[in-house]
Amino acid sequence: MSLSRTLALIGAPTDIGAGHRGAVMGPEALRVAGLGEALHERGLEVIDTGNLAGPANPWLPPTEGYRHLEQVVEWNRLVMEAVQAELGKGRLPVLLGGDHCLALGSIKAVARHCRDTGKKLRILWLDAHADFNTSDVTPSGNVHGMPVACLCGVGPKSLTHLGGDSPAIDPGVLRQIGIRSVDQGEKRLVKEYGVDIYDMRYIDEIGMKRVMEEALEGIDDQTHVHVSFDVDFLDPSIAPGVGTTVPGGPNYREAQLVMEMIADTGRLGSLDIMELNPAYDDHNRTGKLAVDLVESLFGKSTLMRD
Ligand code: EXY
Ligand code: MN
Ligand code: MN
Ligand code: MN
Repeated sequence: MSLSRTLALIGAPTDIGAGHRGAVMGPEALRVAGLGEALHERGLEVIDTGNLAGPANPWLPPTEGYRHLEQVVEWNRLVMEAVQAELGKGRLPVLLGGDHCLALGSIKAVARHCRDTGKKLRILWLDAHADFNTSDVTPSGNVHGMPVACLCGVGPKSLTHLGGDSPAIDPGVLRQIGIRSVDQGEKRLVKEYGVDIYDMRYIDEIGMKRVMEEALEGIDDQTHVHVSFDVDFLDPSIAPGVGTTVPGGPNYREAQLVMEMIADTGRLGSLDIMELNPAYDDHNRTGKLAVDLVESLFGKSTLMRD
């Protein structure tokens, strides 16, 4: 059975889990860059469900290792319910972030969908960061540095048990690609939980093609592939519009290859596009690049292969 080709765009305009202001403008910047139109031109039906309306960002310092935990939980609940509703209608949800803490709600919904439909889940986490911090080891208290830990059951109960599941995912379903910034305590945790990390050194050594072959290994027609695309995955020289740039990321061709190889599996079932921050961008250059890459993720290819 092929996965749904009706896409539902879900805007989540907030920077509630971030340390820099501006990801709140991400969903609109993706729309302005023509995301809906570009996907429609690919022959996909695209329904823009508009924006979720969660609590405002109070911009407070961390309390007990978390900034804005209460508001983070509320935003994630809204995202989880919206993603769940779209999956229930047979649509492919595309979450427009917003900061990356919201991937928790998105993936909680996807994991439940996989359980209910007997699908195998594979999560491709494209990011400069491992996002596996906890309140004990976080250098910032920003929850966008913690969603993967929470998904694996490490974090506050209000997040790890969001929707009643505990924990949502087995770390074995994760493949993290492009990683080049992992905090000291976070390193210990990703090792302990056995997260499969394809960091930049490994990509340099064996090349992106082989990395993707390894990351996609085992995907079959019973697999639901979820892509969580943190735009800071990309090298800042091509993608300046994020709050947490880290030098030494994938270049344009490498990023295209990642998207094309995922598209080739034919198993993409849900997507997050996160951390786009127009306040740091140059005439929406990063927004346009994200749209370009997402087109490839949905099968846009060169003339030779179309
Ligand atoms: N590891 C750092 C922290 O936890 O504060 C930075 C996290 C940035 C997270 C970005 C969005 O992926
Ligand atoms: Mn991230
Ligand atoms: Mn990141
Ligand atoms: Mn599905």
